Amino acid sequence: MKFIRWLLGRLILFFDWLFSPRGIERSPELQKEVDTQTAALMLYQYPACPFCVKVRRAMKRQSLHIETRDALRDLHARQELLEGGGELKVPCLRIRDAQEKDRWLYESADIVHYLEQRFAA
Ligand SMILES: N[C@@H](CCC(=O)N[C@@H](CS)C(=O)NCC(=O)O)C(=O)O
Repeated sequence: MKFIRWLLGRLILFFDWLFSPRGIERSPELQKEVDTQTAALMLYQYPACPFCVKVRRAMKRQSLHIETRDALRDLHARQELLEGGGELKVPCLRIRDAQEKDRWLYESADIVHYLEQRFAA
């Protein structure tokens, strides 16, 4: 069972790499503005989780440079997610506002929707 899960994970990563989406192009000024905004975001994820791949592909499509944390291997990130978000489930997007207050958004579909709404060209 563990081997099958491992194999499935590798296949997901392989096909993600093979059919990697192309990112949209923005003017340098606009991309800089978007980068400033995405600096306040953090994606907690597992590398081979299909729901996380879905979110990472949406990020790639929109050329969003959002820092990611591996909540599987990085114990500190795991703890941050559990304490901040309240659930050890990925993907989860941490959205930090101007007052340094965090909102923790779970569910891949909701995260993709949020990114599309906020950053769609
Ligand atoms: N419906 C959720 C499913 C997320 C999900 O099931 N994530 C798994 C990893 S693939 C998880 O975090 N499981 C809890 C754990 O591994 O501790 C979504 O679309 O984001």
